[in-house]
Amino acid sequence: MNITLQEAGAKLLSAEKIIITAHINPDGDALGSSLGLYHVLKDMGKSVEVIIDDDLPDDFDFLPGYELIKKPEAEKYEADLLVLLDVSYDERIGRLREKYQGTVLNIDHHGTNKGDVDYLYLDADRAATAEIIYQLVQELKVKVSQDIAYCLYTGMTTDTGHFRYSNTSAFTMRAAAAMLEAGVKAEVVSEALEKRSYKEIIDRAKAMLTIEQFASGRVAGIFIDLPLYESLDTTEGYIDGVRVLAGVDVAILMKEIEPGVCRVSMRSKGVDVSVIAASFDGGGHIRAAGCTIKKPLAEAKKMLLDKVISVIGTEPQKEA
Ligand SMILES: [Mn+2]
Repeated sequence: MNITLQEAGAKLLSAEKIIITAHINPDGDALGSSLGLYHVLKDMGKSVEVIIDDDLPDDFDFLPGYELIKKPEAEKYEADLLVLLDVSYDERIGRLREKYQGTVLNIDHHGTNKGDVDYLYLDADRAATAEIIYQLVQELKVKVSQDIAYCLYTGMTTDTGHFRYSNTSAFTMRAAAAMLEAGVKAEVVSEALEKRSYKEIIDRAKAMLTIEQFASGRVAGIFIDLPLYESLDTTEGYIDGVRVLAGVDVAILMKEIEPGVCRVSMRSKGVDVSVIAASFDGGGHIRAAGCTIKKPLAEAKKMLLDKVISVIGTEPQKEA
């Protein structure tokens, strides 16, 4: 059932033992909102664990509490509440879904969240789940410690493309300002997130060379085959290299992550890419969405492009 922010706050207040989890392939918002809430609940005297069923990107190892995040290796988990952040219960939460049978509170900002869960607080107007956690902090009247602030600021800055995407609101800026007032140094976060190894710079160049344009340049993508994918340490941020191409509405990153399985990310300036992702059982937002297509790269690429081109064909050309 859908609940209010106040009710979500009350659920947290009344629980003593709480497990926090977020989506696999965790990003800055998944990690930032999870660890931010972890520190909030710890400061309230709760017993809290953060469990994420994936390897963590080491770009985020500056986040306070990063080293405490565990994978769900135990046979089963019990708690008063499982808090699921930045994802719906139906997708991408990994093994914890089978290993925990208790009450679930889901807090999310994805408009595609269908909410088949005990309690859902969803606000699709928030740019990041971290923004919602900030609202909860205010609701719970917890002081924003520097640790909380670093975590939530990181969620906000990453989900807004460092305060540049269209989801960046006055609310985002006020929330981020509050994080700076609580002791965040913006350059600590940006330098940690921007730093790249020599190999990563060469890898990115190789991936960018696969760029192709379609539909008179309104669609462009990079298509990373399995051998190239296996040689890469990350594809984080690659899609931004496509998004900035002049004339592009839909930017695509497709990568074959194992034989016959392609993971797709899309960004758009006008087209609703969440509809395209949903047609492949994926999800996301109007301007940022993703899905997995269980086909080899060439086939997955054709299927996706057919869909993208049919969708943009029905929409008027966006004014430059
Ligand atoms: Mn998010």
